[in-house]
Amino acid sequence: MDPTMFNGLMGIWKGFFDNVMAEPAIFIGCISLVGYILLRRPAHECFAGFIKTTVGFYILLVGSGGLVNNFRPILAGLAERFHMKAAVIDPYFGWNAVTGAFAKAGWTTSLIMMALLIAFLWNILLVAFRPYTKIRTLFLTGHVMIQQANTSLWMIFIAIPALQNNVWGIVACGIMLGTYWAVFSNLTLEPTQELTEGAGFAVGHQQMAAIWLTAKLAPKIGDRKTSVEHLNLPGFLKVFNDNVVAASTLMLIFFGTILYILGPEYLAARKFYNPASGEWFFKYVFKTTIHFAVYLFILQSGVRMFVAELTNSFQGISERLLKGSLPAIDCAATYGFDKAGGNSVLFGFVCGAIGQFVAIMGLIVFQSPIMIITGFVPVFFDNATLGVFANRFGGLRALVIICCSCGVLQVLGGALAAGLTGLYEFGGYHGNIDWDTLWTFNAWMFQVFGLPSIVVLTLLMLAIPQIQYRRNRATYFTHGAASE
Ligand code: ASC
Repeated sequence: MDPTMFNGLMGIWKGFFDNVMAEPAIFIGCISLVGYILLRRPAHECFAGFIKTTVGFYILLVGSGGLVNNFRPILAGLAERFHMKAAVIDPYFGWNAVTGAFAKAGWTTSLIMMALLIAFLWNILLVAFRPYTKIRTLFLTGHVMIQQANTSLWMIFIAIPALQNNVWGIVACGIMLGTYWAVFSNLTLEPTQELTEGAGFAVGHQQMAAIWLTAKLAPKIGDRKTSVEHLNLPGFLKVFNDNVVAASTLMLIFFGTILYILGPEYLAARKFYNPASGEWFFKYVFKTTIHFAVYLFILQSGVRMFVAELTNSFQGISERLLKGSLPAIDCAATYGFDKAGGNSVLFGFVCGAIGQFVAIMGLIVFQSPIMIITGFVPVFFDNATLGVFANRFGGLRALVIICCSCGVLQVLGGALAAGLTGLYEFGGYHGNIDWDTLWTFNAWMFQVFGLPSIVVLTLLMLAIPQIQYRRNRATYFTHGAASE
């Protein structure tokens, strides 16, 4: 292709990506709009659907953004306060690290956007050919797609010289990543449908393999009859059945302790706390920590609004455009379906954090050459999500065991991956559970076996939906699919 035309096309794609796809509220809103148009709804209904989806998603983002922006600096501050050299396991820190690593290697990060485009188109193709591929879900979580494209392209470039910084590396990454999106979001469909009683979506996020495993293991570990909502709390503890009370109290203890460890001087120096205004330190701690409950509440109301619109309108897409497909969306969409009214979200997070802290202690005690600092996004969103699924399929016992183990694995797997990929040097690693386990393994395979490992891993992934289909031919394609 003529280079000016190629650059022009890439410019259009980049503009579309930056303004629409990487802006999840608008992207998901447009998908709703297209869905309603395909359903031939009157124009005012299409408009209303677009607005409610977009506004609902922005409400969710106010909630999740509030959580991330308020609580991430607190966790990340721990390393700084104690002068530790450590990698923060969080996808935003990981993204930063890859950007730094690309700059040092002299590679342009627009290659990442090309890999992402190929991965997305490949996912669409896999759904379009679903009678053969058995793939039913389209991964739509734009900001997560870019984080994952960053990490996976880096993993491939550094492992396989023949694929380094060239078009074949981009294609290989696109196919491998697109297959992961398609196959693993497809794996979350059955558990998500059961959790939401057929809301009509799957999870397209950073812990898809872990969700599938949780749904399999939880019934063996625990009993769904003793789930969080059935906890028979004695006397005054009954107030904790209320998610707002439970979240505020637990976070006052949890983040309150960390804030006291950081101390007023450190927090004042970082401009989080302003003693000159006469604010008591305790009041600052109280106000900051109970905002956890505030943002969680906001997040859940946003979820309810956009999920209702998106799943209705997506029928248009699955009837006319991509037959029988379902959207795979942000894990936070499941929080509105927590039977324990948000308490599984909370307990999952606390158990995951305990697991992470224990594992970090282990790294310190055994003088690991690589130190890890908890990042907020994985410790909260992965464990909260697994908490909701574990509670649904195996009750409180499953929740505690699965989320504590997940916390431990996030730290140990994250340390391994941060070392293996060299991203440790750049201060961060992706850190979500699938990227601490499955993708740590993938990165190792790329380094040991080179190009053939990409072919083999892709084929192995593609075999998974075939096995799923063979086990459940009768209802496989009707499981929540709007058409048929
Ligand atoms: C992520 C990520 C976020 C959050 C958000 C949760 O992995 O990058 O911003 O989780 O998607 O709703």
